Amino acid sequence: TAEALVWTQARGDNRQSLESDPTFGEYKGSNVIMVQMEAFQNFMIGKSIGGQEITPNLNKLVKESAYFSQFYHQTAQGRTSDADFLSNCSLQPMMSGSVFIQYANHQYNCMPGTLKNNGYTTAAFHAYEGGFWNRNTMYANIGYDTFYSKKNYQIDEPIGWSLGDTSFFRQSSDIIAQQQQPFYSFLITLSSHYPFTIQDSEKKLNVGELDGTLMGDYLQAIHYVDASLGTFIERLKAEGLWDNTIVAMYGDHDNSIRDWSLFEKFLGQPLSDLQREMILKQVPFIVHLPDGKYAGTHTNVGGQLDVTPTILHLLGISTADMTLLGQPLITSQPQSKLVVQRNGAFTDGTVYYMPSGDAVAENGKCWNIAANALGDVGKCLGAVEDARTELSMSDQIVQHDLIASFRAAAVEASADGGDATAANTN
Ligand code: GP9
Repeated sequence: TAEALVWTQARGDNRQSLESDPTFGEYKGSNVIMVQMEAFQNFMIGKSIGGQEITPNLNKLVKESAYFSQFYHQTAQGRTSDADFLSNCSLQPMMSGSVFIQYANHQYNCMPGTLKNNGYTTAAFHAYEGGFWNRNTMYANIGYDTFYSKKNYQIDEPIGWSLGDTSFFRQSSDIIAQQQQPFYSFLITLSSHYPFTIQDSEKKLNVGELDGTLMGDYLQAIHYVDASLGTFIERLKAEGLWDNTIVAMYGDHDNSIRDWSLFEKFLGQPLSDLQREMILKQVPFIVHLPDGKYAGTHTNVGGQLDVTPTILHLLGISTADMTLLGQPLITSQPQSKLVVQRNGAFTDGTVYYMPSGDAVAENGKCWNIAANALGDVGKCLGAVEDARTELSMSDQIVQHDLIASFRAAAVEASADGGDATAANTN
């Protein structure tokens, strides 16, 4: 416990050192809307097929927002639930299974609970069975006041597993607009779930030779979701929320297509192992700020672990004493950092390490990203131990409920008149 506390406190100290940056608290009191987009990969941004833009609405939003072009999902077997845990709770997922299912009753410093403690109305929105991924239990534990699941929606636009995203956003907006401010609303889309079955009438793209393939269907589904997001943004503007709300969006994980010939056909080029990894792991992260500040492409590297520290930093809520693994990505001088994958792969934005076999073994491959070429493995080995430590510390914190122990120790220390570090509670 003591070793994990010292390790996690060092990350808190780093975040605390950034509290003197002018970005800390720049959007204090803003509402927060965060959209987790199903299977939305970064390689969709800015792309066209047959002269038609696939994501015209997000392409426009990207220009008006802080857009992170080197941002990675860090999910494992827990897929959508891992993305949610990483992004809202800033801890690594399990090597196998899902924290939402295995450790739903443990204590965490997740964003909904933190915002609730700071006077926010907190709600999660997802038009599927509330018990899926054990969300009913997990969401109550991590601080959502309300979870609007399938039973709260009229299924008036059936698509794929459940309700189409256009209706999902419309019905969610009806609720969001009525919420007491400030609020945190977390929405999870669904219409672009594998195998991307949307109605023919909603397939608006001419995908040419990809017609009838999984990739063709993926492009159609992403185009549909992009249009849904466009209507959602218009609605937020009409409700007067656009100018007092931080709107963040990120893709949860890859699209599960494993036939690389389909990617190569779409992109019109053969892909190296590194390029395949980038396509699989990179998702867009877009943060629209109320005044449109910090708009443009940000090339500093980041991952889903950094989402909650980024938002809380902008709101001026100190995370110095919280057990969070990530760092704020929007600061006046972006820091270099390591993005660690559950399988032991990692990147600092210049090199990408791919382990072979066992997680974080030292016999992996070290890619030079700019050169798209294998480089000297020695360029990566210095960080292998850091990646290994991050994964094992996170596992200990989650599996042994160490945040509860840190809190108990802090309470005891403060009763003894000592320094009450790690005293934050959800
Ligand atoms: C269902 C949705 C899909 O609620 O979250 O989860 P996934 O299969 O992508 O993990």
